[in-house]
Amino acid sequence: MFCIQCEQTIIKSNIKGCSYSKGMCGKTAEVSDLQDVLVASLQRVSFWATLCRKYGIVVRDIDRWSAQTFFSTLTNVNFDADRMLEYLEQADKNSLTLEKLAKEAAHNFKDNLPSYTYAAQLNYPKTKEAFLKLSTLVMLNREQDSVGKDVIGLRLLVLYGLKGTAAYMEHAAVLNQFNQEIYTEYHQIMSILGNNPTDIDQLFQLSMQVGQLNYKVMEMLDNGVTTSFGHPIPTQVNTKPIAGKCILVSGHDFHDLRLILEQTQGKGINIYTHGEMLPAHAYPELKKYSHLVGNYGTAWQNQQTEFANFPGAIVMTSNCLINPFTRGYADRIFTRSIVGWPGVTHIKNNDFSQVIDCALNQSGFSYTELEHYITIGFARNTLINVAPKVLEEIKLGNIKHFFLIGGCDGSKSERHYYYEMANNVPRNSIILTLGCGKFRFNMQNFGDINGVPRLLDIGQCNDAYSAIQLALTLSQALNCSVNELPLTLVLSWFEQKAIVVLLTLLSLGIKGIYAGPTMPEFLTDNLLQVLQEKFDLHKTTRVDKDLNQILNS
Ligand code: FS2
Ligand code: SF4
Repeated sequence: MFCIQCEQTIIKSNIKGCSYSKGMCGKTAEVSDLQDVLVASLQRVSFWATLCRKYGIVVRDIDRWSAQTFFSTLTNVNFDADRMLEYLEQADKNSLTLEKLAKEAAHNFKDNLPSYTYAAQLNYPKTKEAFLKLSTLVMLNREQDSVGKDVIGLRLLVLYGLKGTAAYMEHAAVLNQFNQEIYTEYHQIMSILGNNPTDIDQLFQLSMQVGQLNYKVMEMLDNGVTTSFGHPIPTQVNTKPIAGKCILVSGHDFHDLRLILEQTQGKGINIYTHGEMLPAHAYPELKKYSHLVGNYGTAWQNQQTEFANFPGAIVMTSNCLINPFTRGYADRIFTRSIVGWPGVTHIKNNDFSQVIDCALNQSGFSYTELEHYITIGFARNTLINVAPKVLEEIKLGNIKHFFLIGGCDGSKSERHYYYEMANNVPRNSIILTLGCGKFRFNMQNFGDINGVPRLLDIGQCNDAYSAIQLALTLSQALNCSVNELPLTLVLSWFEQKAIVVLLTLLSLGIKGIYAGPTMPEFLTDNLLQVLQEKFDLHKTTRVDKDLNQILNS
């Protein structure tokens, strides 16, 4: 086993990365090794998908399946070896389908086939034991001694970034958003990765390409979400329980939330959001359901306590899932889509009756707590509408600086930094936030600047797209570049969606970002130095020190 894709990866003396029998997240060596083979299998699929495209052949189902399946290998998504074996079987079938189509087309055009990539040449077996044996040939750090740590680090930057993109592509696909160009580029990059690239410049360019691709994907996702659910509007959300039966919905998938809201209508069950589902309350097509009563809990790393205390059914629609068996709620949590944990009921079709029955059989909340409201819903449209007022306050000198403090949350104590940062920025600054990192400070009241709230919750991690739109609007209005705006991004990373959001920002030329609480372990000192020199990327240090540098540079 070798996995180094998230912030909580195990670092022990000379060993970097989770490499024993289990990762810090609970992923077993068996699942990790099967996922390595699955990634190579997906690179094989992409090799054939890329060749098919040369002849105008596009198999949309396989395109969708590819990104969706890649999503299952992200941190805290799928821990189920049997599901990995199913995906491996499908990969073989899909690869053979595309291979046949590509070979027929090449034959018709009297073309020679290109050389197979490493991933396309491998002999893929059928049994679990044989897949595990094959994993030594596809382990991500296997060539470290020959190609060097910088090459491995850059390959991982591209691969992990592309995983984040694939996750957003699947979130968009759920909302019927497809763009052939995006899938074409995805397959091209996957296929290149499947040939073990060693050229540092090419790999660096690829990382920027992944960032730019992700910008288009976030735009497509934004379109899917706003077309399906309307534009978010500022909304007050109660964060305290109400007496009654209940279902808690976590993860990022609003489509699942809508299905649950539709199917629970009139059943006397209150629906709560958790973690990254909080922004749902601001969307007109979701907030119209009166039994969507509030948000319960905070970010993913607190779920074992929060889910154990929640007296109803729980649905995990996407990342981040952690072991549901240790605190006794495994029989009332359900997984969806690419999420999985062995022994946990998986809802395969769109019928949530098992979840509803489970909720009705639980006690529900016996009490109603005193309400506590937070305001959310400052995504693209609202931000752009509020921009003239913001500009006026900037011109009057009442707003001096913007801080985007957002990204992932996690369990490390160093993450207190983000709470401290939000609480120490000057009173004349606005805090924009997104992702699950906001739960460090979003229950507080930060007041306003002449009617402009000082804390603007933009939404989920992918709503970085909205933040970029606001920055572009302000820079146009102030006739300056985004880098000249009084705006500082203070980001927290944990998993691969955050990696790709960072790549997107860098590929757009945004400089001076502060990232933490640690830097990804797969980035070597050399690579970090390049990122620092090229993009003025800073690692977070101490709040007072960083603030001093931000405000006085
Ligand atoms: Fe938080 Fe986890 Fe959003 Fe990340 S719920 S760290 O996957 O995607 O942000
Ligand atoms: Fe380790 Fe993170 Fe990989 Fe889990 S996802 S095995 S914690 S690096």
